[in-house]
Amino acid sequence: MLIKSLSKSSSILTEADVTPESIYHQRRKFMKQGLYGLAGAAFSGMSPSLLANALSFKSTAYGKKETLTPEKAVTTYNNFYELGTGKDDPVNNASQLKTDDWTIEVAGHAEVTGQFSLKDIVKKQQLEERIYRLRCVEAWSMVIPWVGFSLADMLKQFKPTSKAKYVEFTSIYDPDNLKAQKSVFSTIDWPYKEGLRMDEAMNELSFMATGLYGKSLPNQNGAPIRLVVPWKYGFKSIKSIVKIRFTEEMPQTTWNQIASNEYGFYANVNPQVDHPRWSQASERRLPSSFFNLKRIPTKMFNGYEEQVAHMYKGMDLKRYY
Ligand SMILES: Nc1nc2c(c(=O)[nH]1)N[C@H]1C(S)=C(S)[C@@H](COP(=O)(O)O)O[C@H]1N2
Ligand SMILES: [Mo]
Repeated sequence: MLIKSLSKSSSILTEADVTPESIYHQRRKFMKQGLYGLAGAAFSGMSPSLLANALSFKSTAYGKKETLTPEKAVTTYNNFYELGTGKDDPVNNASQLKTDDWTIEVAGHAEVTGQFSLKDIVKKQQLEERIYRLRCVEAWSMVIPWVGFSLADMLKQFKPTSKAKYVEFTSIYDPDNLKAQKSVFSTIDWPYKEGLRMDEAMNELSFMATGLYGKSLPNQNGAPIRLVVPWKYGFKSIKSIVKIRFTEEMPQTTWNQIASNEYGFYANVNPQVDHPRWSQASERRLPSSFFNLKRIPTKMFNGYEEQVAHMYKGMDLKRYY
C-alpha cells in the first residue's frame, strides 16, 4: 500500500503543562534522579505501560469547571457495536481491535488525497486536552477529558475544494478480527459511517481524540483516533476512523440508515424533540446506580448553544432532528 507523507511542519510538543499530575510529577522525579525511560519506570515501581501510554498535551479552558466522570466508568460502559452490543462488551472484547500501523484514507473533493499514516497526521498537530460532555441518544451522559486536536486544523491540511459540502467518516472494517462484523444477526451494515456538514466539521468544538485521561485512547473508546462532536448525540462521534471523504451530497450515515425516523443526520442534542420511544428532556449522568439515579435536565445543544446555534438559524429543528 502506498502511504503518502504530509509535508513536514514544526509542531513541537513541549513537556510544559502536562497532566495528569501524577505522571507529570513522576517524570520530574525521573529527571532529577537521572532515570529515563522504561528502566526508570521499572525501578520506581511505576507501570511501564502507563508511562508508554502517557501523552504530552497542553490544557485548555474547555470544561474546566465540570465534574469528571471517573475513568473507570468512561472505559467500561461503552457503545461500540464492532466489539459487541452490550455496554461491557467493548472493554471485554477490546483485543479484537488491531490498531498497529494505522492509516487514514482521504478522498473526494480535496486537493490533497491518498493514504496517510496516522503518525504523520498526528505529528502535525499540537495535542490539547478538552473536557466535554457526551450525551448518548439513549439518555445517559458523561464528562470526559479528551486529548486530541481540532478537526478543522486537520481537515485544512487536505485543502478541501469548494465542492466539499459535507465530510463522511468511516470506521474500521475488519471482520477477521471484529467478530460482530461477521455475524449475520448484526443490525449494522458495516462499516459504521457518520458525517457532518462542512461548517459543522469546521466548528471550533469538533475534535479528533487520540486519548483520554492523559493517555492514549483505550480500544473500547475508539482507538487510535475518533471524532468527538459534543453538541450532537453520541452516535455521531464515530470511533476508529480509517477514511475521510469530502462530498457534495449529504452522506449516508449508519443509524440514520437503520431507523431514519429515530436517528436523523443532524442529531443535535435537543430536550424538546423526543426520541419516538423515549423522552430526551433529561439524562442519567454516569456513574449512576439503582440508588443514585442522578437525572439532570438535558440542555439545548448539550449546553454548547453559544458555539453552535448560529449554524442552524432558520432551520426547523423538529424536522431536521
Ligand atoms: N464505529 C463506531 N463508533 C461509535 C459507535 C459504534 O458502535 N461504532 N457508537 C457510538 C455511540 S452510540 C456512542 S454513545 C459513542 C460512545 O463513546 P464512548 O464509548 O467512548 O463513551 O460512540 C459512538 N461511536
Ligand atoms: Mo450513543
